[in-house]
Amino acid sequence: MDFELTETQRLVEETARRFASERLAPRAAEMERQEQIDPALLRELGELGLMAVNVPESLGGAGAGAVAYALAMMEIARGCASTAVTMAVVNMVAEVLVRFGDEAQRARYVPRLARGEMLGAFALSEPDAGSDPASLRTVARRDGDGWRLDGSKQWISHGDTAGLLVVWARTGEAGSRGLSCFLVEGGAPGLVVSRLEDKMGLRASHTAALQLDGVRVPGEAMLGAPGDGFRIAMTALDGGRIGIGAQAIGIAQAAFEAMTRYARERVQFGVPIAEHQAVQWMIADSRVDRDAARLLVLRAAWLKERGVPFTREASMAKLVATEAAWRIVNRAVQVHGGYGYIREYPVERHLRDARVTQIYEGTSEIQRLVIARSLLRG
Ligand code: COS
Repeated sequence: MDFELTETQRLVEETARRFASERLAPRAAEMERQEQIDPALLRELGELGLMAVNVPESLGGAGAGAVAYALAMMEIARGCASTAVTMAVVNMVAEVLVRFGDEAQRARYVPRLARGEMLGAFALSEPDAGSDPASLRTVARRDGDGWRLDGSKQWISHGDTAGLLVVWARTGEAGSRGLSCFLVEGGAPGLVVSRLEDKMGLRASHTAALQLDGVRVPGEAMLGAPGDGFRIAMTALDGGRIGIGAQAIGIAQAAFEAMTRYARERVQFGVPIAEHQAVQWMIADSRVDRDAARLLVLRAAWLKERGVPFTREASMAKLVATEAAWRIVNRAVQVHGGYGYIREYPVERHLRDARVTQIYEGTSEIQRLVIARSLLRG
């Protein structure tokens, strides 16, 4: 048992912390108003190695491992939650390619994703297939030596600006065994952005609905073999859930810092409200929540790094971290009173940004289902 970070992990965390404090946090509110992350910041993330933290250096990644990735994600989300979700998806796509791509697919895309030159998107969900991706209806039909994709996708983070989309489509039987996975380049003929969602939070990050009308891809655009799609998606989501747990902790940390700062400054009944026990309890409970969540997230990342199964632990981490984050941001708003309900103070944004972490990459209910099934199996 060792709770010490390695030198590499500390360095990655410190790099992300500095970037988040100096470059992201000062601009997070403005980028939310503009509904746009400054593309220059995304390139800088790439230059710092944060778009492919757990990707081998030979492919342009930082080669720093899954724990370092979780630590970096917490820091980036503390600075700007919208930027963090972009970083999460790009890292997930890069890792999927490393794990399931052939040599040509890796060489073509991973270095560019790692450098922040290209964003990757994860196009699994559909209007009628969210928690149940095995029911998705996008189809891929043989077309000469390639494939033709038709269908619609929903909730695709930066689906409008991604240079590479990992797209799931049905190539065979109904259910999870009939799905395959394809690499589709942004701007492919027939790939249409049908809508950008008007969201509660993460407003600087675009969420697209996409239409695929006869999108043609070559045979070598398939990731893995026909029928591998569901397993690829589930493997990617296992890792992705660690990332979203870490994102939730980062958002909660920003809210926690705002709450403690405000509690020391705000005077009521003649004393800073931090001296009132009701406020102290909220601060104490929030720190306990944060540390418990952080330990579960780091445990899941540590298991992943060791190459042992971590599906259940990733779901536990995401469940606890995102529910904890919601309690923390809610307390932060409460401590701010009326000032917590207006845009002038950041906790209002943190509350809106945190909410989706309990929904995307598997709802809290899906995490409980994964945990329970793994405990009851066999
Ligand atoms: N890793 C690898 N393989 C996995 C897996 C995992 N974590 N989870 C399931 N599989 C495999 C199973 O072993 C099974 O394989 P076989 O067909 O060889 O037996 C197959 O996938 C089907 O598994 P299962 O029957 O458990 O699938 P279900 O349709 O019941 O779905 C859940 C399982 C609910 C876990 C899955 O649908 C899920 O995660 N849903 C949420 C999706 C989600 O997070 N969406 C948000 C996307 S945001 S980008």
